[in-house]
Parts: sequence; C-alpha cells; structure tokens
Amino acid sequence: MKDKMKIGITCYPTYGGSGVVATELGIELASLGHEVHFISYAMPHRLNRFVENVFYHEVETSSYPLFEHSLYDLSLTSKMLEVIEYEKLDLMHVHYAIPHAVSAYLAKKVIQKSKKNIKIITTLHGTDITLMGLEPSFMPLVKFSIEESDGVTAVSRFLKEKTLTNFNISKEIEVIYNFIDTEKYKPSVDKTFRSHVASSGEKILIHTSNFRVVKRVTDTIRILEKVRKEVPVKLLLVGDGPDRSDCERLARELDVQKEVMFLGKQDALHEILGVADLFLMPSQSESFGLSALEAMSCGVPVVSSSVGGLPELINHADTGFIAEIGDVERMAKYVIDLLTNEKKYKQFSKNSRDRAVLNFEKKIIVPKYIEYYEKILSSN
Ligand code: GMT
Repeated sequence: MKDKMKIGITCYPTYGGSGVVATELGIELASLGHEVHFISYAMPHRLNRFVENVFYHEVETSSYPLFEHSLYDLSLTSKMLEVIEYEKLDLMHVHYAIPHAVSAYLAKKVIQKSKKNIKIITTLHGTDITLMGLEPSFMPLVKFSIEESDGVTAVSRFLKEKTLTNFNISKEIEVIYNFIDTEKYKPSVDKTFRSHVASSGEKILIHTSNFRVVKRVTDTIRILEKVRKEVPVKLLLVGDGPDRSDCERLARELDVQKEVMFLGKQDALHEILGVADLFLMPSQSESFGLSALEAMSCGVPVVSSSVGGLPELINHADTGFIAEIGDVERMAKYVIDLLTNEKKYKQFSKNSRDRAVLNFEKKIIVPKYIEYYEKILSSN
C-alpha cells in the first residue's frame, strides 16, 4: 500500500453540502500529503485559494447544433479518463450519485479495456437517494451505479438504511458522518456583528440553507412570529434559492419583516453563526444536516425537525430540541424555553460545542475516509 495516494474527487462545486464535504475532504487529504485532483464543471466554491497538492481539472462541455442538450455526463467521463490515465490516480471518489457515479462507472469500463483498473468510491449525501434517485427514470441507474462502485459510503445510518431498502440493495455501505473544522467554527468573541443586527440586545435565531422546498424555510418565519410574542428576537436567514421570495412575502404577511434579515449567500458563515443564539432546521428531509453541525461547533444549539439523520447529530434535550416536521408551535416553545433560561441555554451551548469537537471534528472523521480508501484499494 502506498503511503501517499493520488485521489480524484468529483462533486457539485456550488453551495450544496455534498460539495462542501467533498472540497473540505480534498483539502484535508492534501494537507496530509495525498495528491488530490478535483474534476468538475467549475472550481469548488470552498477551493478559493492556492492549496498545495490540490489540482483542478475543469470539465468542458462541447456545443454542436446537433446536441440540443449539454452532454455533461459524457464530458465528465472523458475528463475522468484523461485525469485517471495521465495523473495515474489510485482511486476516484465521487460525491452525490447522480450522475457522478454513472460517469465514473463508464470511465472504469473504458480503462479496463486497456487492462488497467481504477477503484471507484461513491459517497451518498442525501437527495441523490431520498428524492432525485427515487424518480422512476433514475432509479435503475442509481441502483446500478451504487452496486457497481467498489466502495460506498453514506453520511448517516439513516441514509445507509434508506439506500438499502429503497433500492433493494444488499451491498456493504460504510457510514462516515459529515465533519467540521472546530478551530474555524468556534464560539465567537467578537460581538461587533451582533450589535449591528440586534442593536437593542435582541436574541438571534439563524438559519442557513439553499432555500429549497425540502428545507421548509418558511417554518423559520412562523417560529419567529410566535417567539417574538415572548422574547425580543431577530431571525437571520443566510443563503438564497427558489423559496426566498415566498419567505419575503410571508414575513410581510405576518408583519415581521423588521425582525427578519435576509443576508443572501455568505462565505464567512463561521463568523455569522458565531454570534447567533439558536439555529433553526425545520427540514422535511435531511440526511445529516451539515449546517446544523456548523452551528453546534460554534456553540449554537439547534431546534430541528425529527427527520432523517438529524437525531444522529442532535441529542434531544441536550444539544437542542427535535420536533415533528411542521410542528412550528412546539419548535417555538422549545426556542422560548432555551432563550428564557440562561443556565439551561449555557449548558446546551456547551454540550453542542463538545459534541462537535468530540464526535465530528475533521481530525477524527477524515482518517476514517483514509482507512476506507486503504481497505478498498487492497480489496480485489
Ligand atoms: O440536498 C441538499 O440539500 C443538498 C445536499 C448536497 O448534496 O449538497 O445536502 C445533503 O448533503 C449534506 C452533506 O452530506 C448533508 O449534510 C445534508 O443533510 C444533505 N441534505 C439533505 O439530505 C436534504
């Protein structure tokens, strides 16, 4: 087994959690001396600086009048082939099954024609299994690409079980949780930003997401509307996406527009999270909840729905509270309870930070990926 591996990583490069995990994993592997090659259609958003041992290969799609639709999956396969061959990769690690695991499978088959091999590891993140992958037209392809991967990881026990049952698969799937840099995401000491957004000493609720239907962002505004009757409070909404206009409309309808601040997409999330009091995650589906972990690492307790992998992250009545999807009444009660009970709040905040540090710190989780790579590379 080689000490230092050459690893190809394919992910969605934009704001989604799978891209964040893939990019942070690549950066961490590179810092440990492995050579990492990102293959995607754009520079991963967290890779916004020079990083030693990290290389980026952009997938260009060809345009030709006959191709009414972009042939991204095939262009990705071709780029994988090129990088696998010329950079002599040991393995390809693809994040999010569709279409990455399919392109990787195809690349492997082409490579095998010239009597060479490459190991493919697929990490399942969430909606590739719980939403998109369940579309009848995609289902057989997702099942096939998972079964044909040399190794498969899922970001929670929940997602592993869902994959096995939804796709009727009997393959071994390794659970490797999301991770966090707890030195970067830490409780904030600089209260300047806090004084800007909550100048009268209001408590701060926060939510960060891509504003997709699955996140139920409007629930955060309904929660705020109930909480403000008991506690002076502001809600910071970070991110952007299809549901943002609905949220703005609802804030006006409920007459809470002064208490809700839409911050849009932000890079310095760790600084913003650090000044908040509570994180709200009312999602309809969440395989793990990376943004909740980011908040916990900053010492911010989470009030969430009881879906997917969230109960594997959030300890109810210890690091936050969990309620039924859509039960904004109960979520608001939990928020009021924590915001009006200082001793309890401090304990929850400490428990959240401790849980992130002791269980999900990158130095604990990234070695699990390396061990898994070694296991797959030494298998036949
Ligand atoms: O579907 C999304 O919300 C985006 C998705 C992604 O792949 O970018 O996020 C998923 O992956 C994250 C990283 O593993 C998880 O922490 C999120 O819980 C998961 N989102 C959902 O399951 C909805």
